Amino acid sequence: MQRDKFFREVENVNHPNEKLIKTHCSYCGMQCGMNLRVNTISNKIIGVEPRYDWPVTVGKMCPKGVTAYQQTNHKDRILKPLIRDDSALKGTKEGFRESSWEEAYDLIATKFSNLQETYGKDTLSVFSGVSMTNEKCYLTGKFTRVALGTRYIDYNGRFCMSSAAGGFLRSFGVDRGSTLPWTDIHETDCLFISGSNTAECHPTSMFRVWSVQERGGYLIVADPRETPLARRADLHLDLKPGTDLALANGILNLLIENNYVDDEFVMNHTNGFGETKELVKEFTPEYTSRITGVSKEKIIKAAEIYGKAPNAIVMFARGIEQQHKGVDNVSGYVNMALVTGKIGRPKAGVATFTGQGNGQGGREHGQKSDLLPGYRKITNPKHVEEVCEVWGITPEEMPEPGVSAYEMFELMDQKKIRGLYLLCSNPAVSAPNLNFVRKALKNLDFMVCSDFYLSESAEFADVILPSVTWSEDEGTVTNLEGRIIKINKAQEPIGDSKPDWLIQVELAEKLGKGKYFSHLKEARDVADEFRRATKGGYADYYGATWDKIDKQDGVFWPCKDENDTGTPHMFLDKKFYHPDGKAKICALPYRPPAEEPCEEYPLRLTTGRVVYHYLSGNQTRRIPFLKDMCPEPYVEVHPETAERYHISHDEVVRLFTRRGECNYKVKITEAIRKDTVFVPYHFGDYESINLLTIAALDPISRMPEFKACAAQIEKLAVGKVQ
Ligand SMILES: Nc1nc2c(c(=O)[nH]1)N[C@H]1C(S)=C(S)[C@@H](COP(=O)(O)OP(=O)(O)OC[C@H]3O[C@@H](n4cnc5c(=O)[nH]c(N)nc54)[C@H](O)[C@@H]3O)O[C@H]1N2
Ligand SMILES: Nc1nc2c(c(=O)[nH]1)N[C@H]1C(S)=C(S)[C@@H](COP(=O)(O)OP(=O)(O)OC[C@H]3O[C@@H](n4cnc5c(=O)[nH]c(N)nc54)[C@H](O)[C@@H]3O)O[C@H]1N2
Ligand code: SF4
Ligand SMILES: [Mo]
Repeated sequence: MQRDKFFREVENVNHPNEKLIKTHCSYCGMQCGMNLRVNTISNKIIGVEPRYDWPVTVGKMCPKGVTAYQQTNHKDRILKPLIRDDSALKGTKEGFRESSWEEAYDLIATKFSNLQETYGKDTLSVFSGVSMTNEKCYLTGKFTRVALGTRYIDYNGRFCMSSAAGGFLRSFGVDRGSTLPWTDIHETDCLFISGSNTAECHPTSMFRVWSVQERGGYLIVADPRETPLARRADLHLDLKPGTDLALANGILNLLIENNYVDDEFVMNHTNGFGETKELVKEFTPEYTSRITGVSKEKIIKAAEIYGKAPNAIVMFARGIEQQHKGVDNVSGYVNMALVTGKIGRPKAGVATFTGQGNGQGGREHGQKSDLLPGYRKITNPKHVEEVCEVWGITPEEMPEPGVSAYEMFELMDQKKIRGLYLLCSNPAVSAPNLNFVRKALKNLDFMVCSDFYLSESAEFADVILPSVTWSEDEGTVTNLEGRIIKINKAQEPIGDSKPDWLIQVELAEKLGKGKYFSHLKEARDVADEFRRATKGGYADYYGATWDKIDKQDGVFWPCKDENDTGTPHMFLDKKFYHPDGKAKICALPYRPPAEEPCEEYPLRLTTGRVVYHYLSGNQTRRIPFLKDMCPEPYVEVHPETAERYHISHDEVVRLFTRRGECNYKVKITEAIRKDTVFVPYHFGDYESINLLTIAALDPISRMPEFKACAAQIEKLAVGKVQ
């Protein structure tokens, strides 16, 4: 407390010629509170200070957060639209020249219109991302359906949050990533965390995790690697990648057998218990141990700790979700909370560590192929009518649902999609099975990319539009709690760059659809229309005005009107969002990963993150400190495995799967299973691990299985990177 007070005083020192702009970090779903320092003479951002008055992160930030401000005035910023005159150079950085916005817009409008005249409306597609504000995400959905009139839109959340969304929808009938505010976490008695490298990926959650243990509570962690979180755990369940559903079923079976069931809750507020109870009987500790590789003693202990804890929170992240049974894994772990009734009250519940800054809000308002604002369904005529009224179009004009992110690349490959407007994503690094995806991008007749740096994906574009960084515009973001917060503008856009919403408004005019967009003159205008468009949907933001967000330290949705202060805790009234008001306990048969190890590919490859880089790395690989701390990818190998392959630390080896190969330096570590190797995915070109990953999609969420495929290592004759 003393320490916080000291820093608060330091923070408030008035530096000469400087003002502080209250905002949040540009990167992950934690959305740590920060003040951007702006020089009042140059009007440029010059630094950052943490915000001690932000209740979620209380002055904490990670290495990415403290350097995030260096993005804005970075030398690599694209300052003018770029047009590629020589399409033979697609897939390289060459062949671009600067142009005016007029010229770029005219070219895009002509090419897009010509393609649609020849091949039909649906020949165009939009691929977007959720580092954008809610307002931009909303407008991207509207721009696609109204200005372009195509059905094909999807976004990078398909690779990120779609399995969590699918699991929550099935279990609860609603998809808000956390049933409770983060300020509850440190007060619970048991945290059960699976498939989350919390200390590296949501580092500013860690003080709450430690606090649980310091208060005498327990931390159980399921992860194939001994991550910094797992190292600290009371119990580390070191499972084989891709076997979570067996673990969840095994624990559920023990919770039922050992009478940890909340009978009243199960009877009155859930469906599906009987069937699930029967199904999980098979998952004895012995059987579960055989599938997962976790000892049966540990499985028994985990069930006992979770079962006995008065309050507990089940948490998970991409480790369980990026599998071709990600949705089942989510519902499998949610079952634990439902059967024991540890949900729908403070300090007990379920949460996923939402990934991207606006991973929650960005998935609710129409960037997903089948969704419209407010989490409405494009297949529901009533929902379509409600949105049409706000947009001023007829239901007949609303396109049909499209397909998922990876499936759009399949359509590009088949020439069923010939045009692409890509914004806020770098799929040439982050999509699975990259040899195929890069080929599909090259196969496009015309591609537009909006970004503030020239990404690996922009290299495939015919026109690049310079967008702004998060600090040059304003709007709202929904953090991993479901709390709507405000991002504030600290600096004017540099060069000729423009925010994506303005690009869309201006482009709509060129496409002859100006009347649906021309009233949007400022970010606030988009915000007002956006709130109206969500009204009445279950992700209702109507009451979350910018004023209220400021006064209340954010607003948790749903927030229906002026008098509603929002909903920090979900299900306090034990009402779930299925029509009968009950939650669903799901009976989920186990199935193995899509690709199991075999003689030819005996290792399990899993992929993920390091603390110093963000996603495809297009932003963080340019920041000197972050680049210095983690300059290149590597493959983590267990010492015994390394010995078997006769490879040593720092030696370069060939790692390969059925889809591709890469050369990586070996990092020998006891923190990984002997049958598993791990590679971080933040690197481009021939260093991308996604050249090797598999595009096996979950049947419900259409999420690719980034977390498990079969691989092999080969010692190189000469240990050099190619
Ligand atoms: N530093 C940093 N932080 C980030 C990001 C970043 O790029 N860098 N990205 C943000 C985004 S968008 C996201 S989605 C989140 C991701 O946050 P996390 O999901 O925490 O990160 P990952 O590294 O993808 O994977 C998490 C863990 O899953 C484990 N794992 C692998 N396979 C399995 C399995 O089969 N079962 C289980 N139980 N665990 C498994 C891995 O060993 C890893 O420790 O992080 C956010 N925060
Ligand atoms: N192997 C493997 N692959 C994975 C994962 C994994 O764990 N393993 N994780 C997956 C996950 S969880 C995710 S979230 C995806 C993310 O993958 P991507 O969507 O590729 O993520 P980013 O690197 O954030 O790409 C965002 C791009 O948009 C730009 N950008 C940022 N903000 C804005 C903006 O406001 N407007 C515009 N126009 N551009 C902007 C950035 O410079 C960057 O080039 O990767 C997935 N891929
Ligand atoms: S934890 Fe996430 S939001 Fe916080 S500073 Fe780091 S990257 Fe930014
Ligand atoms: Mo993500």
